[in-house]
Amino acid sequence: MADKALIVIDVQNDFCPGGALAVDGGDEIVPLVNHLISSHDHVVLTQDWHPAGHASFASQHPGREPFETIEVDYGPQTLWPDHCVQGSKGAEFHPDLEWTRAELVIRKGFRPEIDSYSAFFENDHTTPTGLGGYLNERGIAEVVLAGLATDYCVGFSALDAVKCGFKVSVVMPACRAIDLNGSLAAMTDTMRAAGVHLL
Ligand code: VGL
Ligand code: ZN
Repeated sequence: MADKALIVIDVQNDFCPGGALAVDGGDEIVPLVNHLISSHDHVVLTQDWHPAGHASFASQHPGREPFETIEVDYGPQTLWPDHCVQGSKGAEFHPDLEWTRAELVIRKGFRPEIDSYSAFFENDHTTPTGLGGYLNERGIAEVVLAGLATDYCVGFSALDAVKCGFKVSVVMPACRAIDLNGSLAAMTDTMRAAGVHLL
């Protein structure tokens, strides 16, 4: 049987209460995520990892506020508060996350001009992170996703995983959403329609 990997998306301080882009209840998932980590043979973590002054930060766009959407070369881009700056406390994993068994940490969003929600491709939908190749080369055909946020990084990772040919499930109780203008319901529908198994 082909192997299966758990992919833990962005369980970082800035996405937890008190963080720069706090997701409601973001820290509540940590015990369940830890349980998933201990029950999977292969574990991959992602880490949102932006240089200071990243193009997705509203602070770089005079007159714009966080959570507004603008048009950039690759399409619409939501602007965020400064978050997950490389090397900052906010970019570290939640202190209770049991990450030591992770076989790979994939960092994303490090190119100054492109955001990257998905663990597989940046927001231009063409620049690969390398994760698809890594999993293929290791004979992993199935991925299970958990983490933050359901409607952005988890959702786009799940959709790209389907496009890359993986069997994909999302453990919904081990995720929390940002939920901007109905984005959680929209992403849930899109994931279901794409063939993602929502657990
Ligand atoms: C995320 C917005 C900006 C996420 C990352 O992890 O869902 N969302 N950067
Ligand atoms: Zn980000």
